[in-house]
Amino acid sequence: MDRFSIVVGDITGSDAEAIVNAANTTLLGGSGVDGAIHAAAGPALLAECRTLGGCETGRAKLTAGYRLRAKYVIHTPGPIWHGGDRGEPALLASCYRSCLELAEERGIRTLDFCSISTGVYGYPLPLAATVALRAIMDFLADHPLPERVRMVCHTEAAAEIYRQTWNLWYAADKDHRL
Ligand code: AR6
Repeated sequence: MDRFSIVVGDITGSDAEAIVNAANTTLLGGSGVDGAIHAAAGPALLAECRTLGGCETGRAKLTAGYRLRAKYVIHTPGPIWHGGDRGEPALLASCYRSCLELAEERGIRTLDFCSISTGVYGYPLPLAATVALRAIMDFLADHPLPERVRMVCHTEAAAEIYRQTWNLWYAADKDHRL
């Protein structure tokens, strides 16, 4: 799948047309990647977020990117991990799908995801990677847009978990491993 890749980096410096923010339901900022995106985008991002009236877990809303290189930010509140029996996998899959649908609707060609819910919200990374990759790959199989999607991991260790998960489920043979 040449439309998808896993990279290590800081999503605030992304050159994609849109980046995904692991937000909370208020959309009014927080710590982790949310704090970093707001700090890099500047106060106009928070001002626009205030007009949105929050967002349900598993859904997504789009704003401009302001001082970011990315033209848009797609904000999605992921589920808080409670052990896995409170609908967390379906909600996490819905976050990825909602972001991809919104990107497609807006004609966005390049989209960078961060690893939603796997920081403050405590979703175990190997489980989250399986859900994330399945949601992304299923969407790309049926939709021409976005043309390019990346998972931007903050650490090499996280990227390795995503790569191993991708290789397990999607590499038909060793020549296709990430
Ligand atoms: N670039 C890419 N990934 C990053 C960056 C970065 N600059 N910084 C952190 N990560 P988290 P959540 C990774 O906690 O678990 C906020 O307060 C990080 O290593 O940012 O969805 C919100 O307002 C982790 O793998 O988001 C919510 O209240 C991933 O991003 C709450 O945290 C997500 O970690 C959301 O928690």
